[in-house]
Amino acid sequence: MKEAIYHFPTDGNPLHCEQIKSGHINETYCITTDTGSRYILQWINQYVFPNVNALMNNMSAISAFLAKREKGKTAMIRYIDTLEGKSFFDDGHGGAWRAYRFVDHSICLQRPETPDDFYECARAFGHFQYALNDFPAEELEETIVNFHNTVDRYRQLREAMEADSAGRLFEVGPEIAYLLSREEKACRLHRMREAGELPVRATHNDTKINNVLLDENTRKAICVIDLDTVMPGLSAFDFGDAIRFGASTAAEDETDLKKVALDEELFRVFTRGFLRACPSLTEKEREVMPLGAFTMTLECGMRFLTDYLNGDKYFSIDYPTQNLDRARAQLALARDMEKKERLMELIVWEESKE
Ligand code: GN1
Ligand code: MG
Repeated sequence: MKEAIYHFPTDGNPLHCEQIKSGHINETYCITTDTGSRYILQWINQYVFPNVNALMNNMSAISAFLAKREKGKTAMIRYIDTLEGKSFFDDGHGGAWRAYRFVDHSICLQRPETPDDFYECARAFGHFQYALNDFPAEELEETIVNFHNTVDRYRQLREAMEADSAGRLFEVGPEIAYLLSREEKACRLHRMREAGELPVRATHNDTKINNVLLDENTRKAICVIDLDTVMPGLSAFDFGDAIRFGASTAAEDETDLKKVALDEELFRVFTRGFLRACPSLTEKEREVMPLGAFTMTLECGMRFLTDYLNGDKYFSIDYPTQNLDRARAQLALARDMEKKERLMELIVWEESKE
């Protein structure tokens, strides 16, 4: 049993604890009590999130906004306060823990099993964006500074290359060459943001399909989870990261790069769901959706590669070269997206007319 659960009020006594393998940063456990109640207990990685208060405050601000404005129409996870009345439990050894009640009959998928699953995820993330249309994004704290600032991600890559602390630079020549050749394009969204051409919104920033809960019977979306990275950002980040993960024909760490491509039909399905659920996007925002997919994919590849060069300090890994494999797969996907740029533009245009 994870001791931290005893610091939260639970219905019944904790009986069983099972780790849920989902996500590369935090650790997640499902706790069942002797009355059959289930809870999700999470250990927050403070190397990645040094300011846990900021993260919990962001979440409360968003929950309060949605509860008031929409009268509970947007479902949200509700964290449970500790027995001491705090939003998380500090174990005194650098660990921060939080808990919420397991949402009954919910599932989260590691990849879409049908296009309808992906459509539902698109609706969930699109609706989240739409519901937060009037949220004052500048009031959110940046839980990870410069999170989707691609310009800064290039700076971090160069720093890692310079230090070469794990002695791995010699292995990654082609990957670095590709990244450097695409720098201007990958930083375009950031420049547009700085120039005020795209609205800065409250965005989720980590829109993997496994961050949506679906109803196990109806397969309809229940709610969006993992709000740790909700921060001021661009709608293209949320659209793009979801495509990177969910519309790929292969796993995030696929080693057979011939298998890695953008699935055009899944791209279309997600675009449709996202646009329908979020009619508030500006024309410019719609126009840059394909660029968002490319940017998020390339940036994610760059982050995996930077972490590989740094000796795997950020993302958890199951085997030594996993970050390298993840980086290579993301860069292969970014290349395929470049080939399909016109097609992606056409699909966004077609789906916008509907
Ligand atoms: C991390 O932990 P998880 O899987 O929800 C990461 C995302 C990456 C993703 C890549 C805080 O998310 O930014 O896109 O891995 N989260 C953070 O799979 O860095
Ligand atoms: Mg997650």
